[in-house]
Amino acid sequence: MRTLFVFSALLVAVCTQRSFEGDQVLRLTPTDEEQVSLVMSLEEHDHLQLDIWRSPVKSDLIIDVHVPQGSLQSFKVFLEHSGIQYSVMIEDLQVMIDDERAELERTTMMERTASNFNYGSYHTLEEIYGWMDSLVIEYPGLVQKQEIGTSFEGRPLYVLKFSTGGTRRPAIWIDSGIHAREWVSPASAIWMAKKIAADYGQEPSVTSLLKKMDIYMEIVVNPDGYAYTHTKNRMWRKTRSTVPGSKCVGTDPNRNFDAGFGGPGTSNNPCRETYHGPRPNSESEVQAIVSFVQSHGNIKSFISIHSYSQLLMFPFGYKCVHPADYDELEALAKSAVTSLTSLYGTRYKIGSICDAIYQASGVSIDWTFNQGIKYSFTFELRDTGRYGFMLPSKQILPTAQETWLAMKTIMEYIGDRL
Ligand code: BHK
Ligand code: ZN
Repeated sequence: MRTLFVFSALLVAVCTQRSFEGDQVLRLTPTDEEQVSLVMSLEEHDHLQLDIWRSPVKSDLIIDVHVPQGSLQSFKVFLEHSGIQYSVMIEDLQVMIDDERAELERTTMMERTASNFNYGSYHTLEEIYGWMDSLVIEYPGLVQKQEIGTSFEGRPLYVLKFSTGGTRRPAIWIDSGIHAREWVSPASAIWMAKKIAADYGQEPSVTSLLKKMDIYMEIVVNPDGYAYTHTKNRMWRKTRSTVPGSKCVGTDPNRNFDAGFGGPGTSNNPCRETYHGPRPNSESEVQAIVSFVQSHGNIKSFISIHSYSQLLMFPFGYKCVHPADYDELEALAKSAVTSLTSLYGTRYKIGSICDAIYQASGVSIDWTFNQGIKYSFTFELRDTGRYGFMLPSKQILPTAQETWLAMKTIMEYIGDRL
């Protein structure tokens, strides 16, 4: 009876999942800006359903684009006619999703029997929320869970607080999972949270940091989107909010902050992946962060984790002007990625958002920087496009470990200046 239930639940899950069978991810290497804008203009052709995984940046004219099976032929003909070179990065996206699912189910089964948490695999939202409670129970004097708001679909928004006491100590904020499909972001943050808890009282640098400051981690900023990537559409990026008058769902929460809202690098079309939303802070997930940061009042550093591209960036994104603190932020970012690279040789680029990638408005770290949080950074974790958002779970631990070194460099720098 139970097996029958599990089986039919599985069947329902499989049947309602959006299929990406025959879809490919292509890497385009346009030779000039003209070819770039030719490709980008195709994004506006709704029938092609192109999904840009990685936009071209000034220093690297590479475009990774997920092309649905139905558009592949005409898109490839277009590329050949326009003389735009491309290679196939992912032959069949669904094959990769199936492999990932099979592994997810295998590891989940193991956890059920061993009642431990596998830091080297991806997890559902329920598993992550369950793990948060177990971390709080395991480290009662250090870790607390706070609810800072509710998602559009009514899920609680949780922050883990790492604190050894004091009142309103200077604090570091780390968030992950703002974009739903960037799975390695929350996966790495989970490992780092456990690392912080386990290292306190054992490792001198974490111990002395936590004597001076608190750490807040919002592991899944966008739980509705994250749940949706598990149940319906692995490639979902945005929130799941609806706006009256549009059939399209979701706002890009990293375009919804009140810093150059609606400016370059955003879309006012609710059907696009970079839709900025009807107004600043329209997303309850964004409003929760804004209220938290404002009411806390003593956040010294705000670090937001995305994937992919291997970048460490700082303000500004909404304008191509260097902040007054540019030299200091650049030097700190350089030293952070030097530590990161020391572990496995993974290479990162650094720079302001505008210099490193492109103009993007309404992003979280520009808003926090303008609130006076000088050390506002954003990571784009592994890889550089071989797997993109489908980063194999084998890479979670090395990604988390190397990122932790960069994170610690930033935290120690701030700790030394308190
Ligand atoms: C991250 C933080 C601030 C500004 C831009 C970015 C890049 C990020 C985005 O919001 O477009 C890219 C991304 O999620 C997918 O890698
Ligand atoms: Zn992102």
